[in-house]
Amino acid sequence: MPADLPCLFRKIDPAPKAGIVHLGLGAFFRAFGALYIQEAMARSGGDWGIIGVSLKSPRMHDQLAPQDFVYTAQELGPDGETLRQVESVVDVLVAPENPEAVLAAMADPAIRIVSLTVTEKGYCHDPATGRLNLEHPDIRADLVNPVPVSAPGYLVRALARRKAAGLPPFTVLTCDNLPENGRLVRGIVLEFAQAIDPDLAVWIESEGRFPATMVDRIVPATKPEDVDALAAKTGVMDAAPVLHEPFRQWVIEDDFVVAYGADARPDLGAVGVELVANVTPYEHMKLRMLNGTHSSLAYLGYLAGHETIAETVADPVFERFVKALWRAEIIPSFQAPPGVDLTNYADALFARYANPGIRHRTWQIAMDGSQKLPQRILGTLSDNLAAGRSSPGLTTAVAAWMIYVSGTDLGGRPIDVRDPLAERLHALSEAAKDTAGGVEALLGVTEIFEPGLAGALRPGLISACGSLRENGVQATLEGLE
Ligand code: CS2
Repeated sequence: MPADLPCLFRKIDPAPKAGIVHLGLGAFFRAFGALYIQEAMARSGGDWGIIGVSLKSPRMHDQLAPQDFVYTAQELGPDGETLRQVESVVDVLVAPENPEAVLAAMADPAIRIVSLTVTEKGYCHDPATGRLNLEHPDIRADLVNPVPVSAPGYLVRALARRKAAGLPPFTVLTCDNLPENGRLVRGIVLEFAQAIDPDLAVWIESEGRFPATMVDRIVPATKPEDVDALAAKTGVMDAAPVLHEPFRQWVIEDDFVVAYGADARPDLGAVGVELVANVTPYEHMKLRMLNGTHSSLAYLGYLAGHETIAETVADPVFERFVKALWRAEIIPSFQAPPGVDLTNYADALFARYANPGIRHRTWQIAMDGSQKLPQRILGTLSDNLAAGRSSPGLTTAVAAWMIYVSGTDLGGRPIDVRDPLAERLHALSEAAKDTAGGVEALLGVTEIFEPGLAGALRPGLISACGSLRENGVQATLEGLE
């Protein structure tokens, strides 16, 4: 990497004052929320600078601190690119290095929102039931230790400080791809608070706000070669650029902490955020149509030897497969949001997947499947069963996930499976004596599969796994047509 290049610097000086703490400052939020918030401040003012928090690694801090937390957003469209400098992040804290600084920032009266992108597993809940997992090692530790390690621990301990100081709570704005994410996080926070201080739970229940959100922008992880290519292009060194597609959509339930009145949030409506009364139909649409097919393409595409989503959908058998999934299995399973034509939405999704500028690895999307399958695919399968509709394509996608988490691909090569349940899923697959036994064992993981659904899926999964193993991915998908 060329080290002698000049660094990025802040053009807006001084930096905006902080109004938001964001837990889990990864590429997605930096290419999404941070941009919207920057635009809202430019348009309507307000002190909405973002203090990012990394709950695990110091990497983001170490990359951004030397460049004053300023970075480049590189938008990659099918016909070209644009570069923007993002200046809404004003500091990054590393929680394990200084948990007190994180709690102090979250309890600061100037902070009115704590937003989160900590991924599905960061909420330490049971994906099948949505309840806080009291046996999770981080939660067990956080329930007794006032210095937290988990996101729920930070939220509750910081809310306790605000209550003790006579301050209103902050609005908790979750931006993760979870079903009814606001309600889910509210339930997790209340369960945690109840366990340490029932009065705190009562206060959070009445004063706290947890608006649900639907977030959408495809942002692959930044790779070292992306950093080098950008530096070569601009002549400026940016250690942490983000690369993203042009499309974006943010739908938020307009339900922020009442005590702050008009100052409870940035003027997001002025910059294209949809503020609505009910996010659920948007969230169903996005989780089922985008994330559901993303995961399906990730497992099947990976097993077929495709490195990226764009490469996968360029393969005609996959193009037909994903279009049939939308038409026959996903669109009929839920109510469209008001005024949205789901066929147009599916066409737009296909074009987004095909964008050659976005190199989104199937392996990246395949991560953490145990936390993703329920809201992305299993809900659709269960609704289809109830309606008497068959779901051969989604069943094949779940079968591909089963093969993927066994840790060995169809050619006998090892797979680097990243999942909080990876070891257990691997052990279950290893212990099974045949395909049917493997399916049976994985269906028994009740954090993922409800027993009723597991029983109904069993025969289809056994035959889909058998076909993938015997005939390969291409022939199996052709067989579905
Ligand atoms: C992807 C999402 O990695 C994944 O699991 O499906 O990150 C997806 O790119 C975003 O939700 C798009 O909004």
